[in-house]
Amino acid sequence: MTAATVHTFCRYCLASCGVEVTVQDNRVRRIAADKLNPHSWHDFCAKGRTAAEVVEHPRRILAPMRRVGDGYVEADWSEALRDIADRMNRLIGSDGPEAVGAYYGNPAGYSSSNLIFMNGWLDAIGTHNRYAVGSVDQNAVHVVAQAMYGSPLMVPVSDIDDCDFFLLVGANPAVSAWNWLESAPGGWRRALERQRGGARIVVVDPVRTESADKADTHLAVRPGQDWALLLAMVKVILDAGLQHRDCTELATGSAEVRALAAAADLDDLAARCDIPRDGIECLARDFAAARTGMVITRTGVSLQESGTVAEWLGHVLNVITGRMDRPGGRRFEPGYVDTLRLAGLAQTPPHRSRVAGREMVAGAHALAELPDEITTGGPGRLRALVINSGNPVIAGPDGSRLDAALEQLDLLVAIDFVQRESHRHADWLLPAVHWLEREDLLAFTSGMHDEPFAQFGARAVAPPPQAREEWRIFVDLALAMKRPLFGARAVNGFIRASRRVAAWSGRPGLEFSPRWIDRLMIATSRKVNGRRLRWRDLRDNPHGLVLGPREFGRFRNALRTEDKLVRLAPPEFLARARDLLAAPATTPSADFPFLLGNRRNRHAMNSWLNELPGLHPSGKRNVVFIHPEDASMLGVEDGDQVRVCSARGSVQTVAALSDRPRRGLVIMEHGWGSRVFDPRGGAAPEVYGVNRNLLVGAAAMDPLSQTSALGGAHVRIERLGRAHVR
Ligand SMILES: Nc1nc2c(c(=O)[nH]1)N[C@H]1C(S)=C(S)[C@@H](COP(=O)(O)OP(=O)(O)OC[C@H]3O[C@@H](n4cnc5c(=O)[nH]c(N)nc54)[C@H](O)[C@@H]3O)O[C@H]1N2
Ligand SMILES: Nc1nc2c(c(=O)[nH]1)N[C@H]1C(S)=C(S)[C@@H](COP(=O)(O)OP(=O)(O)OC[C@H]3O[C@@H](n4cnc5c(=O)[nH]c(N)nc54)[C@H](O)[C@@H]3O)O[C@H]1N2
Ligand code: SF4
Ligand SMILES: [Mo]
Repeated sequence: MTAATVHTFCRYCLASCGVEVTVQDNRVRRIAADKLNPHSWHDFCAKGRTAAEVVEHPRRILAPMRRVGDGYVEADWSEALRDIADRMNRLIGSDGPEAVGAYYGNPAGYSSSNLIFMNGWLDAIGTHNRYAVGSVDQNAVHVVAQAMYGSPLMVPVSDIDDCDFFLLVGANPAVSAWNWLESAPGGWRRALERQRGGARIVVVDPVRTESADKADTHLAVRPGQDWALLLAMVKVILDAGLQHRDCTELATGSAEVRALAAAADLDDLAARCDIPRDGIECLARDFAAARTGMVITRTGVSLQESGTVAEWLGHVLNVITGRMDRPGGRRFEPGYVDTLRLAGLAQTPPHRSRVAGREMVAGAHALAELPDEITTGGPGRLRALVINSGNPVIAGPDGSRLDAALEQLDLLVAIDFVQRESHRHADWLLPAVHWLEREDLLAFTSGMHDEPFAQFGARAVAPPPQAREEWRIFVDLALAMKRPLFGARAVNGFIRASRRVAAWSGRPGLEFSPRWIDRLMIATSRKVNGRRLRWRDLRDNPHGLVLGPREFGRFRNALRTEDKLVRLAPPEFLARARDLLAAPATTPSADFPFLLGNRRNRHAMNSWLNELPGLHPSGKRNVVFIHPEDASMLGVEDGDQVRVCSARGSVQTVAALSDRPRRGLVIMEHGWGSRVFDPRGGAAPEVYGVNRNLLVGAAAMDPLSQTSALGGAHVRIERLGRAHVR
């Protein structure tokens, strides 16, 4: 057959790069950047280029697989659904709805239908046992957005192309792309373009990263102490009377922020973050004086115990210097679908976790709580779990405890392409559909693009016959369990009827699918730049279409606070900031004198893709980077075998000397050490590198967002052996 070309976009990360896929005989021959995509292709990277290696993964799960003894056998879907439904119903019958739950990981968010139907299924059961990747990622943003703007999803986007002063805190966009609950494709390249035109880039990072290399100023902050730096900047600006009128016109609470700043001492704050006081003063004045500017805070900030306070103070800085809803600052992009309203309608009722007694954040409990909820007896105990697009044993804290807990479940179901570490004890492995094999309209995240944009994610190839999209698995499970999707009786009947009509008429298009929701979303979409998007527009523009210029002046009205004002000083943030101020500055312990930082691999997505030959041709492993002066103190040389130990555990790896981390900080890439099993072929598992998150305990978390402090473990380094002579 002749080759066909499909234009779609990569759904590995929010950069959503436009791609051109050459297809022949239902096989991907080539993936290139779609240079006709008007918005998004510029970040195109090797992960997108090699996406077909996941589709054709030699260990891909191709049919439902049932555990039999130590191995797996392929089964058909009716058997899988019947068995899972029966076992879950029995557990619910004896223990109640909380016996069943789910964890969902990061890729679930890049499907337009996955989470809607997963939540519909969880609502059908009526369980609160819901755990999400946000608790090892972006929960701080949700908590701050809720408290300051009235909706956990009201996340401002960056107006890069008009920005004169970028203050990037805990972000490494040169490696990770400019995305974290926002999609600014090519964001780093665009920031560097601004820099060439005179803009200033300041990178705050304890590591001299690839981004720091390019910055005008790199501030090697003490890890976990960004809150002190940002509070000091707020103090300098307020004390000097440099605040913008937005401080009072757009927001309430400036008096409380002023009182907090007044109670803090600049020298103390400078000592905490280890950045000289005069440097902070200059930085604060320059930032306030810049024509346009923005602070962005990312995972380097959120994965710390002080994450929410630092995230909050970043937003405070933006508000008090007039950066919200102004060119070159942080803008509100309403998107073509009013997600804030829809999210308000679909709110999960408040719930406290059984064991730790904590509230949900953005509709889910913290991953750190999962082991206890499985192992602690009593009513409400979790006994059956679905892992949907996630690898929490590697991605989250204290994986060994979670692994042991997962083994105790009565039923573990994993939906994925391959069987990874977290799926080790799975009773069922269910085959998922890759984005190259799937259609998506990411309407609900349209407000995360940094310019008004829409693209229908076409599918390039047909999935393996037995692979199923998650929405379908959850619908089928609800039907098999005879429980009403979304908790609304009519839905199951409606879906069943549509299936009957489709079968009877021989027209599969009449069967319910998420495309119906897409069409509804477009039909009821809000006007962007005065024009309503039509389905035809999406169809006629396979490269995507920019829906006019960026709109300003929509932020205030979109606020979901009652008085349409920003809450500058939520009381719980103030209280936590006061606690941080009152606590003594941390000093390294004698047993564990180093802090363990981490970095991302350009060619991996958290715990996956690092097994692909096209991305990692050789030397697949992670090492521990140690500052040469620390290494010489330890007697460690480049290439030595070392053990990295914390109070929680230890891992063995190779030392690499590097002057990139600040002294006292050692760095390991996260996401390694996940086994890739071979449930079909029965070959030995593949494993590369070690999981540095085994060194992090579950107790260490930011109390406000319940995000695990994956960036804050205390460790020591033990030398095991000399490097081999090379
Ligand atoms: N120390 C440390 N730890 C971290 C971080 C850090 O910076 N430092 N980062 C954190 C962050 S930001 C994140 S987002 C988390 C990630 O945490 P998780 O999302 O739990 O883990 P991932 O490694 O992304 O694993 C995703 C899994 O989904 C599968 N998958 C991919 N696409 C699909 C799909 O379409 N359908 C299905 N069913 N499965 C799919 C993959 O094969 C893989 O097994 O890790 C966190 N952990
Ligand atoms: N190649 C690649 N790209 C990715 C991903 C990937 O795994 N690989 N993951 C995607 C995902 S899921 C996400 S959420 C985004 C995340 O995007 P980013 O948040 O930009 O992620 P990182 O590259 O980990 O950058 C975090 C930086 O924070 C620094 N840091 C650590 N502790 C501190 C601290 O206490 N203070 C400060 N100021 N800095 C600190 C680290 O040294 C690191 O350089 O990236 C996405 N892009
Ligand atoms: S993984 Fe690479 S190609 Fe895919 S969206 Fe992210 S930056 Fe773009
Ligand atoms: Mo993430």
